[in-house]
Amino acid sequence: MDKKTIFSGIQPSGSLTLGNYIGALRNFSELQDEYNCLYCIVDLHAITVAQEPKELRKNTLDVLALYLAAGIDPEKSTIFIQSHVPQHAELGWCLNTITPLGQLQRMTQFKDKSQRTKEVDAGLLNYPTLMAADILLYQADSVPVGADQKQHLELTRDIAQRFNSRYSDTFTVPEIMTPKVGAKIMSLQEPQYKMSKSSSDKDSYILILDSEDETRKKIKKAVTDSVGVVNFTDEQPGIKNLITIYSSLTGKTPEDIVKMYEGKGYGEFKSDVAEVVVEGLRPIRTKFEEIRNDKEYLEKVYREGAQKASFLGTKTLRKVHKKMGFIPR
Ligand code: ATP
Ligand code: LTN
Repeated sequence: MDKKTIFSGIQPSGSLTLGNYIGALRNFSELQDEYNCLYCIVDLHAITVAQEPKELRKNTLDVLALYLAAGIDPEKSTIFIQSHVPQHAELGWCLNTITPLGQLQRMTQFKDKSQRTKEVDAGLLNYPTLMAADILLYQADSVPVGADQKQHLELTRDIAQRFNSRYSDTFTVPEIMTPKVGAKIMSLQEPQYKMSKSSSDKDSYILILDSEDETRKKIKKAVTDSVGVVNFTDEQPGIKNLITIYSSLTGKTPEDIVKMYEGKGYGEFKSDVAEVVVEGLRPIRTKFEEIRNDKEYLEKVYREGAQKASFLGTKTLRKVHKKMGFIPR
């Protein structure tokens, strides 16, 4: 039987966080043998929020190097940059024409992000249809993402079903794949919000590429509570988040961790969490340093990736054009 297809993407909208790593990136390499995987750097999505062109170029290559450092193997998976495959934007346009405006306005990410900017551009509203295009273009069966992407995945499924019923069966309706532990890592400063690389508070996130000292400092500064007991409960969201981080990087269950820290203070717990994070990120940090400066290799990977992706994308887009009534070229 043919392998099933996986598609996922990460925005080069900043440097990647521990949340990106635990919720998405570190799960990518494990899927390579069982699935036919496509991993994309979604630069067209990143520009829905203002980007400095120089920074965007740097961040795009950083994400590519992090993909490789995380163990994604270009011999097994297709790694590419979204803007190199124009079929994403073309399909996104077509899908916009069958997506109700109200549905896009109800997306929580749109509501959150538009509240934070003075002028809301149309790209931010249409972000989810482009994401649907990314996934549907390759007939992906599953999409490994963090829990914050659930609503976007549901919209993608809706769009696929709508297209299929209007124009006859065309798209695979994809499933979401979220990690059991760590699907939503929270901010270290405001644990009611997710850890986000676009936050203005640097202490709220740990970057994969932060130094070991910085990592330790940020965890020491993480907001806790006045209870003073290590518990895994919603009443102690800061501690709960640190337990989740600990658990997802060690495989120990939250219950085990709570037991380990019975009768111990937050100070000791936090320094252990810091060591777990430092150790957990060390291999990817080290590999990143080796890969990032090899420009020729990076170029080879994204060129070949775009070629493979473009071949597959063209196939689906041709089908879509035909069904919608466009004259073939
Ligand atoms: P931004 O913060 O700039 O809006 P983001 O980090 O939320 O961006 P992406 O870079 O596109 O968005 O996210 C890449 C992947 O990381 C997605 O699968 C997303 O669900 C996951 N992810 C992002 N933040 C977290 C988090 N705090 N916990 C778990 N997974 C996360
Ligand atoms: N919206 C996603 C990034 C993204 C994506 C995708 C994820 C864009 N296109 C396709 C999976 C599949 C996010 O995590 N913010």
